[in-house]
Amino acid sequence: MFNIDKDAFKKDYLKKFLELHGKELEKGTQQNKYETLGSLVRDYVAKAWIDTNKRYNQTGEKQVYYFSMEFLLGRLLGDALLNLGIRDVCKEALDELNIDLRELEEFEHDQGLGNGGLGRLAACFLDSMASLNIPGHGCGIRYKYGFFEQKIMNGAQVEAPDYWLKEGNVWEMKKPDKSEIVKFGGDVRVEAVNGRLSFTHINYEPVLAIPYDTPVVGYKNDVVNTLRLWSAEPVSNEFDFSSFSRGDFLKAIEYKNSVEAISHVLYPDDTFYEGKILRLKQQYFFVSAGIQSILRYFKDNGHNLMNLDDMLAIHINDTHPTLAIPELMRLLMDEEGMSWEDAWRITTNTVSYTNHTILAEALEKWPVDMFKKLLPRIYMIVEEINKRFCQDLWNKYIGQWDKISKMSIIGDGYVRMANLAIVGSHSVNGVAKLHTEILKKQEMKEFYYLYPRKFNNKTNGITHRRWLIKSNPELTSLLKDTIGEGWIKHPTDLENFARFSKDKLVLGKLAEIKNNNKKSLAKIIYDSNGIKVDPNSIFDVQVKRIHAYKRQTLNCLRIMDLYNRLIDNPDLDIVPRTFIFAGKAAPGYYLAKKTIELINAVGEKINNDKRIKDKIKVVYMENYRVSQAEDIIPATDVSEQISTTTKEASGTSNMKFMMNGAITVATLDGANVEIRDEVGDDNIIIFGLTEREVLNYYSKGGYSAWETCNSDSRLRRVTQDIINGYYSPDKDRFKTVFEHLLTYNDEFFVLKDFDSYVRAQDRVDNIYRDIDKWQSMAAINIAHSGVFSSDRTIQEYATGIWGSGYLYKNL
Ligand code: 26Q
Repeated sequence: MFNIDKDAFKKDYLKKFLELHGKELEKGTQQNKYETLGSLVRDYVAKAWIDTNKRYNQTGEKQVYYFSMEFLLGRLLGDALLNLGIRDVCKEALDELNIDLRELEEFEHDQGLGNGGLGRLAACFLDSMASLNIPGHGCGIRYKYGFFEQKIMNGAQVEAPDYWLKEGNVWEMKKPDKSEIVKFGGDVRVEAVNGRLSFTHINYEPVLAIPYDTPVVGYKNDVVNTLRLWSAEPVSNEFDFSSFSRGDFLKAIEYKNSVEAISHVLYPDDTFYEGKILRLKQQYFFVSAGIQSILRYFKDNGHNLMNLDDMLAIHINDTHPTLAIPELMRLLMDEEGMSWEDAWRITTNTVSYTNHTILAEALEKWPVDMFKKLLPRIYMIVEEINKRFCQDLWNKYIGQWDKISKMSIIGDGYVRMANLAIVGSHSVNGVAKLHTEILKKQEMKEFYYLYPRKFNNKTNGITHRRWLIKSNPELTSLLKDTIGEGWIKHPTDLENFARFSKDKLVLGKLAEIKNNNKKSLAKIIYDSNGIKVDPNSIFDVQVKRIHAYKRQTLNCLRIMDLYNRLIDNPDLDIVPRTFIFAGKAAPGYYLAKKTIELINAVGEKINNDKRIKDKIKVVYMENYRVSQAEDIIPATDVSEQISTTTKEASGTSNMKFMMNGAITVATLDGANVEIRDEVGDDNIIIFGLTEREVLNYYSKGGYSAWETCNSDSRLRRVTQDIINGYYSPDKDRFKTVFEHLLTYNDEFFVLKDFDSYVRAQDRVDNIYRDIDKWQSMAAINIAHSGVFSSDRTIQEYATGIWGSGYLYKNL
């Protein structure tokens, strides 16, 4: 394992500083000091990185490639230090140089190349693969601009570009010698050569794909895997301005711009799927570059392509990288001369697919015309896959045309990516038990009947290294003091902490730690929002993307109702609460943006109303991101997981919160169901419609939002307050929110679940009064959070899907 002592570290640091900046340390800026530390750590990592790759070459271990449009890594410095096992040494050494390690860590700009859950999951998986000694690498896009930065101005979201590379990125290594060419557009020339059809792509537009590699450091095990992100650049000789006539010059600029656009910016997810050609280009760009480079490396090492499926696995994170399937087919057939049958067997054995959503409106589909024009050869292959697939269906389901046309990969003028992903892979998994059941019983039932063995569940997880050890050092110390350190390698050992759930001393410590974390967060809130919040109040938190189905509106309505109760009775006996929100809305998602405005308007009024004597406060923290989540989650008492049952595939913040001792208020949706199963009904607060009730309403109707509203005076009042000027002089400002609830019959049952939610919150108030009881629940939650480590999830992927890794070999 990597090792260094304090003095050697100090020496290395000073040497590096001089080398990079050529001045005295005292004259260095924070940027200089951060950069020095980053480069030094990268040097330390380099040797293990090389050794890991060498070892993979020699052993021929099965390599996993995790393809994802998003990797939401956040900051890397603290994680790298922790996993190298030198964080303490580094801190001591820097202390002696009068440098505050925390400040340097906080100086780092988040690497925010993801929207939310799906991108963060990919990042947690990388960390777990490296830490479990599984040869697993990420493949994605090096967006020049990450997910936009959010500012809250006059209570509304304003977007600014996230130019995360502005100050450089110490973690990446540009590898121009490992570039690939990706071809777009053009035509396909088909000829018969030696009795076999040959396909030549002509008149295409070439794009140079340049990889940037980032090391992924395993936890104290000398393993360093690779995250490879591709950047699009013009092919150099196409871009020789000086030799071009004026007409060609403009063309050359057009070409340059259109190429660079590919890796320019990450698309925000707004659940309403829209087929943008640039997005399709992005998908093919990184998939093609990634697979070409994998095959090149594979062949360079002298392996036989007929053994490809034994030696590597390709995983696709949602349908976004589904083109991996036809692209692998293309390379195996057109470039390597394999037969369709062999290529198909190898491709399907190699590729596996995770589904992350059941929202039908979010399913990816591409207009055939657009697809064909941009990717002519790939389209031919997809057509052939579909032809053969439909042939099978005709033989199996004689005369059942409706079923066949529903399952077809191409239909209604679109290429349906989920269908392609299911047909072209050997494994389809959902991300929580309930979600997988819904896929099997409803959304994908035809496919499930056809391929029952392909479908499986892999409940999501989170890396406890970042989300507990790094973000909550005090809780980590308490755990070490009480149950030792075994849980760090074996997170389910956290169960031993349950023994302390009645130990007053330990519960007191838990309360104290929570309080300290709340004080830190209170300071952050004061610095950013200018709002004074009381660390002794309940910190009640909902942080996640803003979506109608996640129901921030439900949370907001009950705050409005509580406010009304306080106005009507200023002596109302409640435990003071601070409601904390954070999250971004997709720029084109009007309702979500209006929801943010409503929350801010409600906050503005409540926070300035002297009558309620500071009993409640509402805070909207701007620009939610990984590093901010690391500040908020350890300071949370109540975790709001209140999506409409059946709609949230899994959720992962729910796991982060419980691991940090928050109590969950939840619907039985996504992984909340499994959290409930782990901690028991007494240690979680469940409310709302059941799965069956929701599915019934959706299939049979019978829900009237108006009736629900009219029969409840609290609801009548709060919904009216949305549009009567109570929260804004502009009565129309939140009309959309009102209409979604009442005019359009409340698609997500906000009003229906209101009463049950309010009662759940009253229980919270009651339980919190007995702080030992509360902390005892917190202890049980922490103790049972171990199964939600992504280490468990990754072990399941490795043994159940990829057939890879140490554990697999020793089965
Ligand atoms: C698609 C087309 C065009 C533009 C954007 C997109 C797009 C981008 C991102 C569609 C979806 C996403 C992200 C989805 C996502 O984060 N889903 C979440 O995945 C988590 C990890 O499995 C789950 O825990 C959440 O329940 C699920 O909502």
